[in-house]
Amino acid sequence: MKDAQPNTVYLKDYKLPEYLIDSTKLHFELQPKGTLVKSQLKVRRNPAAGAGLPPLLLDGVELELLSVSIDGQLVPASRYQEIPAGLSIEVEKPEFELEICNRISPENNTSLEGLYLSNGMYCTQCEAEGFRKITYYPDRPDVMSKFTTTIVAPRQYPVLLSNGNEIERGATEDGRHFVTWEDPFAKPAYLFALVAGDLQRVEDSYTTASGRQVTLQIYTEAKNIGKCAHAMRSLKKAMRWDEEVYGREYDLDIFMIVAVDHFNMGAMENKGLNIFNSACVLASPETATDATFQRIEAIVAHEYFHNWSGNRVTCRDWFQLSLKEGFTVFRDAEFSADMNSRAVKRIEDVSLLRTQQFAEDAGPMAHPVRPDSYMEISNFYTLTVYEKGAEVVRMIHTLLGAEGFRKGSDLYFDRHDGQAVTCEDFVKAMEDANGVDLTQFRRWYSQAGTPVLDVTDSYDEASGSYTLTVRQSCPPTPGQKEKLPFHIPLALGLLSAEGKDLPLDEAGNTQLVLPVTEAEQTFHFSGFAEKPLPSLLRGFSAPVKVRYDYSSEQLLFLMRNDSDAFNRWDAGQRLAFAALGQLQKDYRNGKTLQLQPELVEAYRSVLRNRDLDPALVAKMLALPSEQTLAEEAERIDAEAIIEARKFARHALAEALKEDLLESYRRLHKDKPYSPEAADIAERSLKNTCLDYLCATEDADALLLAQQQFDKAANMTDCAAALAALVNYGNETDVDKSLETFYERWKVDTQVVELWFSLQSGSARWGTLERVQTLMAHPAFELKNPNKVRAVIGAFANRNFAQFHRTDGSGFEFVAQQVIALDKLNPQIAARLVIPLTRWKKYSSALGEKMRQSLESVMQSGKLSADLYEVVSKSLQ
Ligand code: B3K
Ligand code: ZN
Repeated sequence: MKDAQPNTVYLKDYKLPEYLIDSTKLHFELQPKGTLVKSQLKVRRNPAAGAGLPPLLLDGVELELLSVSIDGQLVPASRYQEIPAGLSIEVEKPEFELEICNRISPENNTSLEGLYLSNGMYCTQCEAEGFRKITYYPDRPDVMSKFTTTIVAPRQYPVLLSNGNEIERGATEDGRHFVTWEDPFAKPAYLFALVAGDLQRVEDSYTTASGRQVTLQIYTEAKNIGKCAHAMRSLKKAMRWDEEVYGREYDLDIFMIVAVDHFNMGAMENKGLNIFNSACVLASPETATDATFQRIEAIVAHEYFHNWSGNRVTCRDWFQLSLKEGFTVFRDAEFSADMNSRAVKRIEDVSLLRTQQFAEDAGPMAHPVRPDSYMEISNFYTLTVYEKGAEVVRMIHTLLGAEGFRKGSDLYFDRHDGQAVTCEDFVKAMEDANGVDLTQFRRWYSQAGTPVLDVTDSYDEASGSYTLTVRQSCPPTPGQKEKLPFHIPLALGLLSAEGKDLPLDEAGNTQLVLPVTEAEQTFHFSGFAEKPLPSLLRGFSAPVKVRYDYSSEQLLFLMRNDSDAFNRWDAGQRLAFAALGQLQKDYRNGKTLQLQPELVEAYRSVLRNRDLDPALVAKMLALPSEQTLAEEAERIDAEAIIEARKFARHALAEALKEDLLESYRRLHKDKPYSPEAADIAERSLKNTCLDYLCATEDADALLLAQQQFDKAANMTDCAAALAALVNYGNETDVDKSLETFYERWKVDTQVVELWFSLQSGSARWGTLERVQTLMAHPAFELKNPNKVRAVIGAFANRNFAQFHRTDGSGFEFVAQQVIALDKLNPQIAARLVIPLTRWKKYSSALGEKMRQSLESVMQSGKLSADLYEVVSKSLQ
């Protein structure tokens, strides 16, 4: 844990590094107690940073310093000083070779930052500031150096990996062995990686567009070797896609992926040696759901794409994180859209943005895509930096068109290859390549908050002209009271009474991107025989909220006729949202609940529509989640949200029973599993139908679920059936099914994680008592973030009903776990506390209980910098 009250770091204080490191030679001796690290650095005064020879400041955390030498001479202790942030060394000449020896304890490292052990395997995580837990170093992304790494280890670790190409291996005199790796590309320390373990691998090869052979390897523990095929396929697809769409080839002779069970996030793009959370790389049809297959494809691609957007061109400082993350998320989203259903991918991404990123924008930790300050950078790996950042890049793509965007990305990569740059450099390359001015657009990087567009329209019958008035506003966020207008690309279509797209200009375009740049703006269209119906923000062309006073009839019409698949779905969501709003009101007023018949009929016709992609139908049948309803509410009344949604699901299920059953039967095929989009689509609709059917709690429906569970040949069908049983089945039967499932799968870590989260995330099953029992289960491990996420995270984030219990016990439980976790793994603790930070949005009694839980975290003793930042900002 980091010491002392955390400091705030400001973007405006950025200074060039005083010294550069031309080469970095690392030597590791892995031993059971204490690993020895020797680092040899070619240090040079940065000529751009000024005159004189200031002390050399190196970052270092929890290191045991053994010796310091300069140009082969031991430096006396009087010439260097251990300071809280690391080491300060007096400098006498502008260029010298520095050698430092230090000791670290990977075996005691539970923060999973730096070098640590996972199931007996050594591995590293250095982004953002983990390298300073390995050795003293200028641990900042604008110091780029060529790394050579030697790993010496006992033979029980046969596989020794690091970045780049292997250049030497051999035995040491005392019976150990070593391997030396050399990375020819200069990189910042955050991209360094080391792995040592008893691992197996699968191997393949890839020929790049220019004909170079690349060896591809995926390393895992022996028991998982059969679960690598999908990741390997995904990797090859991603490599091809990046050549075709961005003209980017891979640049080393080897690309390696290693699966690790203990990992704080999804995966890490270390140069040539990606390290993955096992859950984000291992899959087989029997053990992984469709959602997991798709997630793996996306994450493998994401990390691979970083090789250019992040590694070849990296960030100058951590305020620029979205430079690599926003851009790379945009790249992986487009890749997934090309590999699967574009509309469905868009719907999934927008749903995530609307529920979670919008909530972040409205909460105490709101920050711009490029933050101005932070206490702990790990807290800024957020939905705003990643997902909203990707939307910002997408808007540039929309404004410039695919070709213009490609010109811009080519210029960006060429101009900045091998450099550490800023978001400004990215925008500038886009401008220069296209001769456009994005001055106002840049506000997306500096202003936080979700803009709101209030849209009204009018039609003049005599002239046939139609006018759209758009007003934009953006609520205040911490530190930013007033906002200047954004440049918002508003994609628009206008529908005729027959549901056809009308021409909007003389060229006959039926879709335009309106440049909304002012606080209030009008747009005129002409030549209409009747008032058209607007289809606004098609494809979700900007991360904003649009308010337009649609009637139910108009929404039903858009649901049926809009040529934009995303907006068809969105019209359905608006309709459902209005219906659920009414139900919440009625519930609060003690009225009898009744579901609007139009909503039922709309869902019926969607279900009967055989022309639609079944995956889109499944999305259209899903009611907005409780979290989405909460985000949209002025004040969150958790109970009303839960009851309204429960009632609506039940009423829909009852009314659509016959149709649901018909679809279920039609789609329930006895067919070998394939993760192809068409098959995934059918399974998703089938299982959506099953879940609705079970919501009736009819014995017949539950029997269907039980049969599917008993016979399922793939995990998608098995888990969907089990989830339905957990949510609606008879308790004794469910207990039996859960037990059968566990016995069958207890050998498989990923399936056990699914088993945990299925229970913890269930409103019915995941009661506090049961969650506590799960935490006492032998397969639970507080030191393993996946287990924490599967049990405590699923409870806090997905189990809306139990987490929000009116007695506040759900909040207290999460607070206690956060306090315990902070001592082991501050990053995970700071993530887990987030659901407790939005207390101001809740109705007073529940909000107060939530605040008290947060306060109890604050009062629990000394917090890590990670947790302190989130909790203190949320209590303000
Ligand atoms: N770049 C890493 C994230 C590292 C997070 C460190 N706290 C994974 C990714 O976004 O690709
Ligand atoms: Zn990333």
